[in-house]
Amino acid sequence: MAAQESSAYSALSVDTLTARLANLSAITRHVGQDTAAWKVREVGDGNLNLVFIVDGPSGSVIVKQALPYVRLVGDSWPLPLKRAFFEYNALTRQAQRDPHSVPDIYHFDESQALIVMEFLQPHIILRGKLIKGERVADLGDVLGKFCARTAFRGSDLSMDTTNKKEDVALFQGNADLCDISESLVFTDPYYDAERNHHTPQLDPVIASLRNDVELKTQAQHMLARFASNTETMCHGDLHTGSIMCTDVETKIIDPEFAFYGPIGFDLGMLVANFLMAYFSQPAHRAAGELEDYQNWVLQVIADLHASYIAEFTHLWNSERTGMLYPASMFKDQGHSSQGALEDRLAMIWEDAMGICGIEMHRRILSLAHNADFEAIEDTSVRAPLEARNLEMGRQLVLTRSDIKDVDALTALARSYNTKDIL
Ligand code: SR1
Ligand code: MG
Repeated sequence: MAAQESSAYSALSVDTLTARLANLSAITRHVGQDTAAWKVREVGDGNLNLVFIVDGPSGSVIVKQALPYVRLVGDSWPLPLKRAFFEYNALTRQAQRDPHSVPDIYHFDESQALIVMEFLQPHIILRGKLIKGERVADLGDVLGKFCARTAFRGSDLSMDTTNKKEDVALFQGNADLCDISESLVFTDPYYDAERNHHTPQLDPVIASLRNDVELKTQAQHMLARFASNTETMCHGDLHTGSIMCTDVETKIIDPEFAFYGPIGFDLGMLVANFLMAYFSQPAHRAAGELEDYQNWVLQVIADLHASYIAEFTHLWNSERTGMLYPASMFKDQGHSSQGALEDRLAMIWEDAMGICGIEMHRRILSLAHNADFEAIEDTSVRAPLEARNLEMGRQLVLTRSDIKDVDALTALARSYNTKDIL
């Protein structure tokens, strides 16, 4: 599994992969040694990388390789290969912090920016399931545990402080990927940046958002926290396209944007993506099934929150071995740390609500949109749904400290879901 070859980087292709990786035991032991029987497909549909499935007589693997540029845009936007190193390191930490939550890693080659990993089958990308109206058992529960475990176990609540600082220093190297988030997520949505695009009918709503100085100010306050608060290792891009599911199993993929940042970051981004699934549903569901399915999506958010709180609380009470809120100051003095826990959870939730609103904006206003809305071809249907999402996002950013719990959040979503904004 450790890094091996040190040959010069060269992007793989369907035609070259078999010859180049034929001797890699990490592949042959999973797919078989008869390379003549290997079948290679390139299936990457994300914004950045090559993703190959290698099928053989004994099984299949994924070969993921970073490109030296942003795939979505082309070679006019160079991007360091080093992101594969951060993805590999993030995956190994997530596997320790929440076992079985991520694909097994079979091999990492730093010079080729290449990771060989478990082929998740028959899993598909969660966003596709949400657009199709499919349900996943225990979805909120699994995702809440993942967010809580990776957040807690990657923080000063759990880690040895020297190890934590060394890991923060390591992941500070993922600067180019952070730079993408700093621009595309936190900044570009709020002015007419070059790479932006949007549904034309949204012009009046967007003009109002971009003239809202308080909104822009609050978004920049959130960016300041993103850039300078190193509470825990975040996945960094935890949307419904970074989750693969069957009807009963959920796995998290693609942590190349990993960084040490605010604990509420992953939770907020994830909730935003469920809200976008929710607001887009009127275009994807027949009237008879719409209400039930939208209720299910909101229930996933409620489950996610409940699971997060329960798991974080459990870890607080059973694994608080880091420098923060030590037993020497609380338990050993006969003092409860329950108030401190509740304060921390409230701060995490407030950050999550701010990030949530910003993510709801950037997926409609910035470069990288999502299929929940983009798959709605008729822009006169798409725009009013996007408008609800944008205005709720604004309220979340501006009043994030007032959204006290998940019931307040889901009630807000229900109210925006009936608004005629355009
Ligand atoms: C240029 S990359 C655009 C977006 O795709 C990734 O999945 C991240 O969400 C990033 O913001
Ligand atoms: Mg990704």
